[in-house]
Amino acid sequence: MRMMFHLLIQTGLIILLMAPPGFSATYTVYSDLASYSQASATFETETFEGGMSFPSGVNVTSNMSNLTIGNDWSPQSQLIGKILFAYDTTQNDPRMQGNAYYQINFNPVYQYTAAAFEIKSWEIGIPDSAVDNGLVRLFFSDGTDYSVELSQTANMVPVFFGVVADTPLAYIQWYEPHEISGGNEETGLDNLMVGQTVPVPSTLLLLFSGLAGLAGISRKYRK
Ligand SMILES: [Ca+2]
Ligand SMILES: [Ca+2]
Ligand SMILES: [Ca+2]
Repeated sequence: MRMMFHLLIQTGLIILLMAPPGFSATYTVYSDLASYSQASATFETETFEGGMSFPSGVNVTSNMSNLTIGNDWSPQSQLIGKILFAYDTTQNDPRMQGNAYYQINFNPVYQYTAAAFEIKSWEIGIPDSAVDNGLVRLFFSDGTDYSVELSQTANMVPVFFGVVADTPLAYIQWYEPHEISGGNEETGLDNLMVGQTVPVPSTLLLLFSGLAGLAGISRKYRK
């Protein structure tokens, strides 16, 4: 009996030793809020209606010169709210060079494994508008990164992007699609959401408490 407990404890320790950092991050992408919400425990949503603020442990930066609060226009050109918007003003700036991106940064302390946002002011099918796909790049805390292309089917209709992963996010970049000029199309971000879905620390805690329990039983049988 005692041998069996020792075997269990040893097996547990081997599982612990085989645990990350050996694995790469895996993730699922969601293209609508309903399916994302089912997979993610969302804690906070930032609508930018009250100005420039971000969910806890999150901020947004950009390689564009100006990051500000802009207007949210409906597909019918009605003013319906506020978005996070970045822009450049000179010929040598990233947007003119076709390399503009927004970057959502996650404080590692919060262990965010889920995030979502909407891309707005995305114009297609009219002059001076997008001619290719945009790109979302996902960077995880384990050093892995992935690219996801995003396209749009209707002019000015918000595009939802959500990701739920088994590994905390480090940052996400949104590369705007290009215009025919080679520069980036102007888009903005809205309804930024973050969540924690993978109970990695509590799983480890369970394993540890299980091991402690087994060790206790083992000691009892030894008496
Ligand atoms: Ca808004
Ligand atoms: Ca444009
Ligand atoms: Ca635009």
